[in-house]
Amino acid sequence: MSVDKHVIFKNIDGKGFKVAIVVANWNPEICESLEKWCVRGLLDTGVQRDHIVIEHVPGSYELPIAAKQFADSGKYDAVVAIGCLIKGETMHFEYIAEAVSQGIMNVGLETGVPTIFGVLTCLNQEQAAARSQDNEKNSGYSWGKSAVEMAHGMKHW
Ligand code: DLZ
Repeated sequence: MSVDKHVIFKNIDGKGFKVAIVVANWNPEICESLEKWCVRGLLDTGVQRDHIVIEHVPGSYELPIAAKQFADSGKYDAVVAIGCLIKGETMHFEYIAEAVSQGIMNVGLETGVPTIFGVLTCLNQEQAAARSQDNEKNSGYSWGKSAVEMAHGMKHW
């Protein structure tokens, strides 16, 4: 078990698990970093690189339907949906954030395939940057580890 200030990671062996990562193309610098550290989190548990599939969608709103396609395929033990919503001047942020969080949760509940909510919902660029630093504090790192923890749990609970 390893611990940082906010989260406890169980030391679960990810060898053999297959994971799909879906990434939104909005706020690309942030999302590329989240993707990179999500992959690192998966690899650190023992998931093999050739067991990780990464695909991109236009924006966070498209994450649930793509995640569902991967989950429905029966080929993956977990799906991670990665995006970054940054609040603008209109209500767009609120609508997308609500729809995406519900949509991603529904994918997991409807398919039984753990679907990790890897979407930053930030009020500004600084908040997004703080959560996508180039180190293990990057939120993507915990999403990778969460995917393996849930994939393992779904097979053993
Ligand atoms: C339209 C939009 C806006 C305003 N902001 C974001 C954002 O901050 N992050 C993100 O991932 N996507 C954004 N989008 C795009 C929507 O998610 C979606 O791709 C479009 O509305 C098309 O359905």
